[in-house]
Amino acid sequence: MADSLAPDAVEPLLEGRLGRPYLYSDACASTQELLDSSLQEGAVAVCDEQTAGKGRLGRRWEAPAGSAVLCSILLRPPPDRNVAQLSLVGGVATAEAVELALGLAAQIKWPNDVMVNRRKVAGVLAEAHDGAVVLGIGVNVNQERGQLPEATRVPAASLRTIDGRRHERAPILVSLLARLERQYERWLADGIAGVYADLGSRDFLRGRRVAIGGAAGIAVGIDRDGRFEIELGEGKRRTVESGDVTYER
Ligand code: BT5
Repeated sequence: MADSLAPDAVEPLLEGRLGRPYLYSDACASTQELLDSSLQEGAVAVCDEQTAGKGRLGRRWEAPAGSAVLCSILLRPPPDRNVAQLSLVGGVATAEAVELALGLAAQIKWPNDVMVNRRKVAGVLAEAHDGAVVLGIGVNVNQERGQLPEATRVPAASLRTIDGRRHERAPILVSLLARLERQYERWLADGIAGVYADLGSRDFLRGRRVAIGGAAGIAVGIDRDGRFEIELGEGKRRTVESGDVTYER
């Protein structure tokens, strides 16, 4: 199967304003480093292989060459907006694109993981730079089981390990950008409320026993500001803005 993310495979499929310009290279350190804030909103960088792919909090994102969708999108939200919410906006768009490719439901594990069958198939990273936000998204597409990182906090999967099929990456990237554009427009207009119908219904942690930053309890879930709420017991609740949630499987 032809499976390329080069401009000639992707650009003819683009419909909206994300992906213009479309900056592609075979290999790079991280697509997050390819977008400088002089570029226009909607610029997208894609690589087939990253030699220093970034996760959150200094962690690494690993994917063999040619196996994944690895992209970064430059956004310019108004300065007064809470840009941490953009990882949820990116998560909703990614979950929708994964669902379209797989025909299976995808969930969002707050704040930035996209889950199918209780495994992480994609991760989102929002970084603010000089008034712009670079939103990085990695989707595991054609990795085989042995090509996924082991011993991760959240077990990993690819679309291929889930349904046993190879997937062409260009249509996944294109639908991801189209969905991101739509969800981003909703977020610009109405904040998290604008995406909540698609977000709250995909809340992976809701109702699970969880721990974050010294607090443990039952997840109430993602609130209307995109924060994460925990029921600590005895009617007490705590809301957190950021961090890593551990959960009982
Ligand atoms: C994320 O971080 O999930 C954000 C990942 C964002 C990656 C994209 S790829 C395009 C763009 N360019 C970049 O350089 N980055 C973005 P976090 O929640 O911190 O998850 C990282 C952790 O997930 C690692 O410490 C590993 O345990 C695990 N991990 C690494 N690679 C993985 C993979 N391919 N699939 C699932 N888990 C992975």
